[in-house]
Amino acid sequence: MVKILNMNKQKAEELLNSKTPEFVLNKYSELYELNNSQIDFYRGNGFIKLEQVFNGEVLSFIKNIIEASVFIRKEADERELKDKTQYQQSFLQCGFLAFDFPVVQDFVLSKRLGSIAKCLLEVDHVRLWHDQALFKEPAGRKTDVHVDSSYWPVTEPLKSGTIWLALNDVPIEKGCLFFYPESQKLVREYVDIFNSPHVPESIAKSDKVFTPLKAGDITFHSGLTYHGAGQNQTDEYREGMTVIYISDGNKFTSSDERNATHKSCSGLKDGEIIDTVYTPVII
Ligand SMILES: O=C(O)CCC(=O)C(=O)O
Repeated sequence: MVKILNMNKQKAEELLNSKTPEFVLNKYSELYELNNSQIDFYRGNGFIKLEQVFNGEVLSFIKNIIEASVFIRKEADERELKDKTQYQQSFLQCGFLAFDFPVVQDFVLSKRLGSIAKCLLEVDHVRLWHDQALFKEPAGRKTDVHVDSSYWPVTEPLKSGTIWLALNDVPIEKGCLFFYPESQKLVREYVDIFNSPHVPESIAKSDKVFTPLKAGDITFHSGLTYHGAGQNQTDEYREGMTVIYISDGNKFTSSDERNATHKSCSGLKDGEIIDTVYTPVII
């Protein structure tokens, strides 16, 4: 069983069966205001860090329910890090938590997070693409450089992006994310991070920017921005929770068969607007 902090099965089940308290729901519905220089920074660089989007008891609540859901998803996996695939050594990856746990769904569909994505993607409305927790185990290996939208069958990758929320402090040595500024403007290269990771030539000589976070800080990065994360050199989990957005109106494309089976597009035909049970409009 994965030992995630102080979590145990009974506590996890209690948390996941609980209802989101009113004060947390209130924070979820409070929109986040970005100023023009933040919007310009994102537009130019393809990523941004925003401090203390959540804090205090709201953050503790979110941390508890995400830890609980990762615990439940991974409790049967007794493998040590060394016995996992190279890809799995980068993180415990738990996707679509919102559809297993209603209390997590309240968080994932929060307008507070959605308002950040809508503003930075410069669209009228955003849909959920999917959510995933990404917990890097103690000694977990680096996350290889990649571009997210390579794995997503969407026609407008520029109108997609990820919020990465730190549930605990994530300094450089715990494996914080790094980004290649302006790389969203480059021609996208598919990197097979599952089997043969490599750093694409187009960014090999570019500087990357590390983004250490305090618990409650987020980064937002474009679906076209090259990024990765360092190794976790500490003996604590690096606890990250992501929510991923697309513009309302983005369409499904089956042109790349490597990603055409993405769960969020279940049942869609080529060229159809992405509007499935997994992709509600958030704001
Ligand atoms: O959490 C990580 O190590 C990688 C995160 C990432 O690649 C992403 O959220 O797109």
